[in-house]
Amino acid sequence: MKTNTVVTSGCKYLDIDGYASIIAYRELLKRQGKNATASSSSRLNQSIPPLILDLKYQLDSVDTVKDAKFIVLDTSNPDFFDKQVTTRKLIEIIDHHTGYEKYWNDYPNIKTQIEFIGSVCTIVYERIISSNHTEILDTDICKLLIAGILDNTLNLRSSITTERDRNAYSELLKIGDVSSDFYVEYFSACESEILKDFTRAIKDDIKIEKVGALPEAIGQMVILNIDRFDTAKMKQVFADYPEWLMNVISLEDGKSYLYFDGIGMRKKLEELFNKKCNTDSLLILDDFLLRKQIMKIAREM
Ligand SMILES: [Mn+2]
Repeated sequence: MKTNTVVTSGCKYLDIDGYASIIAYRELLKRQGKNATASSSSRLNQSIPPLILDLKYQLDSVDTVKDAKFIVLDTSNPDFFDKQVTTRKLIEIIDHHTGYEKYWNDYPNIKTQIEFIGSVCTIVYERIISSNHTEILDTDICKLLIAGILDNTLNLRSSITTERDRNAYSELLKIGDVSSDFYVEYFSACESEILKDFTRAIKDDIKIEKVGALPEAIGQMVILNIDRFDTAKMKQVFADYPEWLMNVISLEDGKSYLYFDGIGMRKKLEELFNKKCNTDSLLILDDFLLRKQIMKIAREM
């Protein structure tokens, strides 16, 4: 019997980059003759709408297979691995969050590729190309990988987007015969999911980490148009936090809307971004920033 290889991702929530990349990597391993499955014990978030779930490729169920080996994608922080994973049985990590490259140097038996790039889906696309298995790239696999790239790079407009992401995206459109309007369809589908349960969508993406002058609780939401954002519901969610910040990325106008509360937060944000606040509870940035970029700015101040 061949050993089973389980491809998985992080704990808590699974986003489209993790979802798409583990499924596509499973397909590649299968073509290479491995007995591979892709599964996750985490809840899927709003970046995986029915449009994606209804494609012909899906996750496998979480089975406890004896002697399984694990591959983790889209996270390299061992505290955030899917709960199925044990380091002893880990054989490979592919990620685009930096910080743990050195840590894994002490584990020479675990293959790692950790690079600061827009999306893990880009790396999986490159693996498929370099191993000459382009036949895997049918329309549905292409749509999965494209959605992962679109989400994690904010429609290729975030400054973390690399040439490699752009190249993977345009090649996948061609190979999969996917319309260049697919991004509208995808982001609209995500927005519908968010609007179905707005409160939950905010709660599902709050990061609790104290960095520099920023409040400990920072939420993030990506929507097509800021007019759909419900500030009253946001205030309810954050009612229990003494200080908070909400980064709303509005794709249509390309801006980050930073809603906040807490004494002195206005001044801190004005210093951090060198820009006057629009009101006592809102700072609009001319460009959109991801939460990880905002935290990086605060850390380096
Ligand atoms: Mn990712």
